[in-house]
Amino acid sequence: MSRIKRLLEQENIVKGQALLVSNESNVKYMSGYTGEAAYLILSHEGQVFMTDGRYDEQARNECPGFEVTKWHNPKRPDPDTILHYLKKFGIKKLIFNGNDYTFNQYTNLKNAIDHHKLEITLESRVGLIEKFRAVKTSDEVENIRVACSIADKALEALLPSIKVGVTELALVGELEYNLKKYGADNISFDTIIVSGTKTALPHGKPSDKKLEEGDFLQIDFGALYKGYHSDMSRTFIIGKASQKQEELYDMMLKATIGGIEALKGNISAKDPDSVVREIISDDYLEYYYPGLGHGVGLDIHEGPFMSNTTTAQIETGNVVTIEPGVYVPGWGGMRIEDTVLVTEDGYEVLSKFPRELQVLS
Ligand SMILES: [Mn+2]
Repeated sequence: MSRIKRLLEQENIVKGQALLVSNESNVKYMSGYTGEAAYLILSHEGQVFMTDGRYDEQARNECPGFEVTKWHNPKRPDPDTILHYLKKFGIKKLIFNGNDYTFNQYTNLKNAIDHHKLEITLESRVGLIEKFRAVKTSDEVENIRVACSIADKALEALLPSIKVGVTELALVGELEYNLKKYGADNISFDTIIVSGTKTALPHGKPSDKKLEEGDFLQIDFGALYKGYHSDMSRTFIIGKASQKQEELYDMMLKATIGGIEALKGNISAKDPDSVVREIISDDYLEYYYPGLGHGVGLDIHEGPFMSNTTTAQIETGNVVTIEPGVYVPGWGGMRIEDTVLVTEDGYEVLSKFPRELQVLS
């Protein structure tokens, strides 16, 4: 319960107030639950876990300290389940995250409050739990470290299959199989494997396109391990590299290294981006995608987000990606991306797969 207590105290949620948690990753973070379809009420007066009949047994096992209830209980259908506990605890203000709790849910809850003539106010506050999640505990780092290591092995095992004539989708199938074979609970997100001019699309869709001599091959993928994600991108060249490709690769490798080396605790999330922009030559700067990287954890994309416009800070204990990319329409593009732990005076790279150019055929 110490995580809950710390949240309530640091966010100044006092007696008579409660936090409704409806985001799946936030529910997981605050309760340890690994299933779906669940909400929490967190307060000084008590902790409630609401789910439906598919998951209540699991919740009872995974979430000691919570009062587990089914929100489709015939006597108390949602939103009356929420109000039942707010009345029981004497709650006068319910705080929710307006980015997660839908307009219809809000309206139904508000109507029920008015219908029962309750004096409960509703207030949206965004990002309370996300702020805590950005700084990882050692257990969380360990899970991400394992996820990164699984991804390293899966890509290494894919290399012999990368050759002229194989389709992007065949490589996707094999890489995702490798991830599970080496211990991933799932893939982290839909694997991106694109080649040739399709690499101009940062998030292109794999297809039945076959690899051809002279293609860039962009691979962006991750492993999910105990709820935690990894994220890594590598660019290969098929058959023979052109001078232009080699020069771009060399520059983008320096950009990734520069971005990583700029990391340490207590800096602006703009700083690594400005280092990378110094490395990317003027010819390519207009093709540079302005998001340098993002936090990784229970979500594949979470704070802090790095760019030249952010107001976020990088803190010790963040786990972030560094993934500078340039994408030239009609020609192609590339990025080299690692998942990195931010330490007090520097960083630790969790993705270990070599970054040096590999020409495969
Ligand atoms: Mn990424």
